[in-house]
Amino acid sequence: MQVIKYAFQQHGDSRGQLVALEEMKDIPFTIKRVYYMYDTGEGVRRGYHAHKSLEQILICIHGSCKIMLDSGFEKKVVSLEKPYEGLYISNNMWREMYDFSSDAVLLVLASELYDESDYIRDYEEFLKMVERGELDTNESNE
Ligand code: T46
Repeated sequence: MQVIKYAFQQHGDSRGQLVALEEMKDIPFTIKRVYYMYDTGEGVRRGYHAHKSLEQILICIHGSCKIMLDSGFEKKVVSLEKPYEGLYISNNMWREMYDFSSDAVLLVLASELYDESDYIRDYEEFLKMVERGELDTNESNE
């Protein structure tokens, strides 16, 4: 299982840093939606789902958090703590986000509009879909 973490170009000068992200260039898909989470309570763990087709890039633009990725075969934990780092998550990964610092702002760039029917929220169902080969990756990077 490959974890794809981007280090975006930082345009730094004496005034500070700036990161610019363009679709199909810095981001491997067309960005149809942006959302972010903040004020995440201590000890909160969220996510607990995979997607049928959604691709996303997660950027912790302030503070820090951890992401647990589960392919159904293997699990990996990724720390996000730099505003110029982005974690690519393909559709077929079960994800859980946790260990948010109190000042964490987690920004997400998504390849599709919000669609509840794209969510797989039952872990046993997720494992069955992986086993049956129904959740092939649609990774833009491939
Ligand atoms: C994912 C992880 C990383 C909307 O109305 N529009 C949206 O675009 C989103 C993302 C959410 N919502 C509503 C649906 C829920 O009532 O906001 C509420 C919280 O969403 P959810 O419980 O799905 O949040 P997380 O943190 O469990 O998951 C989110 C994304 O939903 C998911 O796609 O991969 O972040």
